[in-house]
Amino acid sequence: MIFDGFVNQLPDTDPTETQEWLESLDAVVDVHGKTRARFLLTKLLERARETQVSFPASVSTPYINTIARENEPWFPGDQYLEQRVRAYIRWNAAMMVVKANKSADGIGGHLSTFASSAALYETGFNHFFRGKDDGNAGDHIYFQGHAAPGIYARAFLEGRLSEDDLDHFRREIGREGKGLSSYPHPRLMPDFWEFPTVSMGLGPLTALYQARYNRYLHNRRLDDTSQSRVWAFLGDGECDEPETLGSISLASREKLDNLIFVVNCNLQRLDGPVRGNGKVIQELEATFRGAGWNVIKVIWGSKWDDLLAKDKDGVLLNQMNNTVDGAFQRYSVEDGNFIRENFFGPDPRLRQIVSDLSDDELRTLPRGGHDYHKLYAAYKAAMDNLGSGAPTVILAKTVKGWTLGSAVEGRNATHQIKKLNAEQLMDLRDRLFLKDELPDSAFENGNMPYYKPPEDSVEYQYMMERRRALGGSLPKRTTRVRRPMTLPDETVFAELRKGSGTQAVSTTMGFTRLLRSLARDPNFGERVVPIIPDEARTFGMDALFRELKIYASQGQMYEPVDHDMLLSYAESSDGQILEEGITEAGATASFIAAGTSYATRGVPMVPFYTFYSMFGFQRVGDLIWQAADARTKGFLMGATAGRTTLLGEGLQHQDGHSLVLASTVPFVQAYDPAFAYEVAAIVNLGMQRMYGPANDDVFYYLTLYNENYVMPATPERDGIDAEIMGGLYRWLDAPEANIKATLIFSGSAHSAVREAAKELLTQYGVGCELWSATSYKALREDALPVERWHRLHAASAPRTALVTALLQDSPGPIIATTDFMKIVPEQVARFLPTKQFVPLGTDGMGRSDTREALRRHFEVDTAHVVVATLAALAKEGTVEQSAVKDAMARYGIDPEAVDPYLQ
Ligand SMILES: Cc1ncc(C[n+]2csc(CCOP(=O)(O)OP(=O)(O)O)c2C)c(N)n1
Ligand SMILES: [Mg+2]
Repeated sequence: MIFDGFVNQLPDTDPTETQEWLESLDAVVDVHGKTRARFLLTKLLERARETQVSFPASVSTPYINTIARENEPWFPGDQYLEQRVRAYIRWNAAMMVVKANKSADGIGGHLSTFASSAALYETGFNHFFRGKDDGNAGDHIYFQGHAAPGIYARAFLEGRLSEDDLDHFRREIGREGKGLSSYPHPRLMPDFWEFPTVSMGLGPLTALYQARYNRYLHNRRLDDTSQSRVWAFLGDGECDEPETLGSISLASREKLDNLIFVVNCNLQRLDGPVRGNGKVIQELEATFRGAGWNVIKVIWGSKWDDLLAKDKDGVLLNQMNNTVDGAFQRYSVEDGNFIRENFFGPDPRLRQIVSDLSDDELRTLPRGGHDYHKLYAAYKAAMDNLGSGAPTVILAKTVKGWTLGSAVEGRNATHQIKKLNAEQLMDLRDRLFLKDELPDSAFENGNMPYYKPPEDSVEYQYMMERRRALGGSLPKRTTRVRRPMTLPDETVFAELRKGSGTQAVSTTMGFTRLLRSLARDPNFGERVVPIIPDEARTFGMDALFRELKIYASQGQMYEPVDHDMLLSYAESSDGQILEEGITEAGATASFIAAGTSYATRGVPMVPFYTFYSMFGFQRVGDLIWQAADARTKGFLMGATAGRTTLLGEGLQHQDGHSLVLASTVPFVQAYDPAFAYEVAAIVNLGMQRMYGPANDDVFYYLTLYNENYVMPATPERDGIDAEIMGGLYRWLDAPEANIKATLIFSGSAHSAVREAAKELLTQYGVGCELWSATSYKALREDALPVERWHRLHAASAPRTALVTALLQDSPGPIIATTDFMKIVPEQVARFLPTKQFVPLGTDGMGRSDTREALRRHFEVDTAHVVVATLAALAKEGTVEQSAVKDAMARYGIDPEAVDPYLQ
């Protein structure tokens, strides 16, 4: 114990008194044993806390409920009616999965997750979850992905879904795509689900940052979020994910007492026990308490209270503490006699406690997570916790597959069971006491009935009244705007459009200036949410600290070390910048919270999340996928982009593939701008597309480079911004020459390409047309539907893809150079069948050196562009092979050099 270490270093002001206390403790251990000693020590600690002797909290407590029976509040509901409604929901949830698999073998679905968590949800629906029908934003509820059938089943009872809808669980093709999605997916059911959760760990992480974002909005006086709680339901197995637990200390640091995690501790995950040899509830308690959370354990149902009351010797408590989860799981599948012999068996005092219980009563002693009195008490305590500053986690012990019968309940395979045979279904019906509602005749001819109570039944009335009182049905996604946003004035973009004159600047610097101008816009500025992990100085964005201030819920309680500098580190409780520290996952979660604010809060906000481009799609790709599912809007800014532009940082930093990864995510608009005015055009038109009348649920990814060069002004022609958005535009016409070629650049590759064009003209008489490809992804996504059109409408009038229209008549071969992998420009090669298309890119792992050396190494420098162009022209017969040889000699290119991809 660490105590030993430090206590000997503290001053002992009265050694005699100390000795007396120690001897008393020794005596207790000798005479009454360790259990008694532990009890006394705990009592002392309790007294110490009462008398405000501040003492570090211990991280774990005995394996019993946190809330004692005598401290439970009055349960205000009608337990009989709630139980009936819950039985209906349980039935329909199971039926929809079984039916789905009957009609389409292997379609999947989960019976046992919701079966274990029905009471966790229903306690919330009947008493706590706030809806939005009153015009407010209500609570934000993150449902455990695999519990989706139960949530659909309730929506069915409430009349929000029909039998036909339930019959289309996991059948989303047909019926105009109006099936029920397997899991919570706003992209697929935009009026229903709000938060995607099924990728384990991302639900709790994004919920935590949503709670933090609510505080941010509130502190910035953009929205009153004080009435909204964030509830996140998660599995105990899900807690293995680093994303689940990795940010929990932020919640207590930020005093997020608006956040409630409910962990469904059924002790099982997919393959078997979560902690067979240990106790997951105890482990999680220690982790969360250590991180400063309010932990409420709901382990035992009410019937256990009587047993604990009889436990004068502490033997039951001892047995509870010493039984591992693997054994508890076994008890959940065995009969009463086995439990009597094994759990209560070894100690006669223990056996005596349950002597008046039958085997059947022993078998059905419920766990706390199935006991709505206990759950109500826990949820109420979590609600009352508001003001304490601590987030709450409720650890509810349940049985996986509860009520589904002995073949399913608690079995290791339970997670994967999707079918129940006729006998098991009848068994379930009887166990749920649904014989009157579902008589045998309802099952005739293989019929598989759902059950919906009539609208004049007391059950229906009760259920609906509860939801009415709490603000209406949930989940419900709305995009009702509660606080409209005005887009920025066009003048904001003027600075970038006019170029940098003679000054050499980077696109990153250009963007930082734009961000500042956007934030200064008197009408729009407050809607900007700049997000950065611990990298602002790398991007030169520290200049914004002083002006926009870093959001810090407690303000700034110290004078910063650089207080006397113009650009000091400035924190404020109404700061605008989310400086997230070193967590790309957390920063992306903030991006999602701010970028879905238009829906979750009805307050559109525009996040600009700027990060090391290498640590974006590659590091948190699944979160970005989730952002697309959640219909996030906003801008991801991949700074320090390019495999050769970020010099010196080497293999783990130099990004040449984020644009490849971006191309895999639908709805991401990926751009690789070369010049500041391109950045301005993309941000301007991007905002109009997302937040203007089109209201498109997309988000943007822009690369930003840190290479300084003179930024040209926007070409003066109508519609240039739209051309930039289209993904490709002619940047410079070819000079007069007999031989011509087409050179395309993107991003920082422009300098080598422009230089090469000059060399080609002066040394070899080749005139080059220059194009800027701002988005190969956009070009490909424009061309694919055209290709599809032709496939499906062979006889109809032909259509032409934008990239084909733009380039098919351009002169000579096309050489497309990028600081990313060759596969990026290759995205369009197929749509230029009449052209010779040569991509030059940076395939291979990065390494540290100067830009010049790296560009030579990856064969994307001026020399290689020249040689590639001449080689392509030679292939077409317009120049001699000797010109290629000449160029290689002129620029010192070794044709036998090792391919950089292989090094
Ligand atoms: C990131 C990720 N990895 C794996 C899975 C597959 N998976 C789905 S459910 C599950 C087990 C869940 O166990 P638990 O969290 O305890 O939930 P329970 O169903 O027991 O409530 C796994 C591994 C997933 N959905 N997401
Ligand atoms: Mg589990």
